[in-house]
Amino acid sequence: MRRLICLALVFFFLQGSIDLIAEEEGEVKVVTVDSTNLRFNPSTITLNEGDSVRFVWGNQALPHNAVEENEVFDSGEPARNLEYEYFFDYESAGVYDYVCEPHASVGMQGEITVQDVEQAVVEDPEVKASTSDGLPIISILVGTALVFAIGTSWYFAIKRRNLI
Ligand SMILES: [Cu+2]
Repeated sequence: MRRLICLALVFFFLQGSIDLIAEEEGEVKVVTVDSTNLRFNPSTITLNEGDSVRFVWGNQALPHNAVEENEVFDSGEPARNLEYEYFFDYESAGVYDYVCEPHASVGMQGEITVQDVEQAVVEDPEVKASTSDGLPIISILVGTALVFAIGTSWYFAIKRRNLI
């Protein structure tokens, strides 16, 4: 009996970690530099938790970077060609202000708002199966069977003692 409960617990934890692996991929929003060479484009964006921002530019006349004011992200040294991506995870809701360091004094800055979302765990077993080789379906089936077995044996154990 105790062994069954342990097994059930193991399977619940297993399912939890598989859910994390199967996490849906978020959107990627691109920020580049506009034709004035001194502004991000767009300079304000709104994302959901689980999305990413990608700073991309090439062959710029001036080198730029993107540094968040609290160092949440930092694309590194200013560069004429850049491709830098930052992922906002599921605990990241908030407002992020960033600047291009060499041009912060002339107003090259931007703001990213990350909206809180309910953790977007994929609940559809078919989707899960396609993203991680059917393992979740097995763990759900086994988990459900174990819960059913434990429930049934509890029910009969209690019934045997005439508690119901
Ligand atoms: Cu700049």
